[in-house]
Amino acid sequence: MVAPKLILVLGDQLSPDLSSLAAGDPARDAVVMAEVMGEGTHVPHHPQKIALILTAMRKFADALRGRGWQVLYSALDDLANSQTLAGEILRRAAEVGASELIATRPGAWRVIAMLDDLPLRVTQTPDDRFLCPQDWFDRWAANRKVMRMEHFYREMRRMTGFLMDGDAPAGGQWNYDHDNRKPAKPDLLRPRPPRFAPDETTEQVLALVEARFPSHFGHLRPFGWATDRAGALQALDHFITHALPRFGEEQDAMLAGDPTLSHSLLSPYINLGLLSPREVCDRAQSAWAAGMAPIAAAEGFIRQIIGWREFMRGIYMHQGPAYEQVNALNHTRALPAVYWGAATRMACMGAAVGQTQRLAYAHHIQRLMVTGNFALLAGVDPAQVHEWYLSVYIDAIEWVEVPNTLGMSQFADGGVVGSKPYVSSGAYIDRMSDYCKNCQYKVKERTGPDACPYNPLYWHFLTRHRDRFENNPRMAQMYRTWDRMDGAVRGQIIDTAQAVLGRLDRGETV
Ligand code: FAD
Ligand code: DLZ
Ligand code: SF4
Repeated sequence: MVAPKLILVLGDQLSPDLSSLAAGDPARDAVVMAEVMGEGTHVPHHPQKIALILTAMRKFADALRGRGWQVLYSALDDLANSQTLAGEILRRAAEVGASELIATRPGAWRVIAMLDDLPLRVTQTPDDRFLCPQDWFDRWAANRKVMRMEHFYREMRRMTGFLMDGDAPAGGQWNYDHDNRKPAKPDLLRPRPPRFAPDETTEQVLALVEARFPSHFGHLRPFGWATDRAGALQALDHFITHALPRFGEEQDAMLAGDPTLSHSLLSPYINLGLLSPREVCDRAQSAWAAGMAPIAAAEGFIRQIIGWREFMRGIYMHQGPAYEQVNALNHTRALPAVYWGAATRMACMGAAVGQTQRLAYAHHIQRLMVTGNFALLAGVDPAQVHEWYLSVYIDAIEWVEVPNTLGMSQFADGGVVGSKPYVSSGAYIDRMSDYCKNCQYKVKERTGPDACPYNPLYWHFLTRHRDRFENNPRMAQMYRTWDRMDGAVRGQIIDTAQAVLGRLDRGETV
């Protein structure tokens, strides 16, 4: 008799056509899936995120059984559960007499290292759920001095054929961002993203998560995420029909009373494998072709997926495990308590952190220009910022969270992802949101106790990193503005910034 092999399916590998499954044989091999405290606690994941992943794992295991697979499934409360992925793989290998494991390459270097260290013959098959094969990305990256998303994106348009008219971009432009990026107004008629009432499996997992992760930041209930492919497809349908048409113009807007605007909320489903990036883009393209969405919306959405999402994955894998330790700006400040829900006078931070606590969700501009911008201006240790983003968002898996946080948001990679840091004063937030009008700070003030903290911190950031950035052509203008300012005002701005930083360091309300 031929010895069985183990096929590993991780919590973010819930795709029926997964490469490790395709490499196995249901008549001979057994699938291993394991809910483990090790994955649930290596950072304090938001309870909704843990609940989504464990519920979706249970339902996926059932679907595999329905396709004839033997699934060795470890529930979190199984008494024999060793509570680590390595422990469960080895326990199952001993149980069925397997000496070989097939695993689709995980999306975190720490899990890849764990597999490499197992005392089994391990085959890691490529994760072909991405549209860009990693070896293609590595070749693309090797041929250039700097990697820029916009160049990569054009190659991806050609490679995938999305929104192409022969060799030219559909509509004549590669990027329609100048039609996008508008502020938004409250609109009671704006469609709300669908919510899914927990079924019995979900309720069981919710009770388990409540019992096992009581101290993690974030509300577990109400829980409204889809937890299987059928639900994820409903969410996709809803987005394409109701929100895509406004996606582009509202992409960068922020409203205190509307945490999701016209965003898709599809990232957790795509990242866990319940939806494929190709089908999501197909649907957006078809909506445009049928006249249901403007080109600017379809292009903006498809760019996020085949551009940013694929680019981030390529960068994470290309840069290797050391990328997680980068700290090019030598920032060392502790993450302020406001990130974990402490009281704040800042309306924008209160809104972004508050909805993160309630929903495990904030959209891109909130992550980048509110929480990310503040951490960068305040000089927070990027490792702590990374741990926070990995913990609190429903869609956070290392391959996508790390380059977004350390690269795009914190410039901790010194310019691998972006050519300049995403920093701004309060003026940007004021232009793109309605937060400032109900804030205890004054967005137009740069000095004194009522000054919007982004304003003095912005200048503090620029001056403390002058050597690095003053010759960057995209930033030179800001240094000229600073140099033209009255010397006394400059002094007051820096004093105000120091006062804000002092309050952060003493754990006082900011
Ligand atoms: P939409 O605005 O509807 O966008 C459509 C889709 O495009 C998303 O579902 C997502 O799959 C993709 N997308 C958009 N922007 C990006 C991006 N920059 N990188 C990768 N994919 C993108 N995204 C994650 O999926 N996981 C993360 O852990 C994550 N961490 C982030 C951390 C920081 C500091 C920042 C600035 C961004 C991060 N992002 C992350 C990117 C982005 O914020 C989320 O993908 C997006 O907010 C998800 O919400 P949505 O599905 O409503 O997106
Ligand atoms: C994020 C997560 C959590 C919270 N729990 C589990 C789990 O119990 N079992 C599992 O297989 N995967 C889990 N995951 C997802 C993994 O952390 C993810 O597969 C790695 O980050 C690698 O991409
Ligand atoms: Fe945020 Fe400043 Fe506006 Fe207040 S004034 S909401 S702190 S940007």
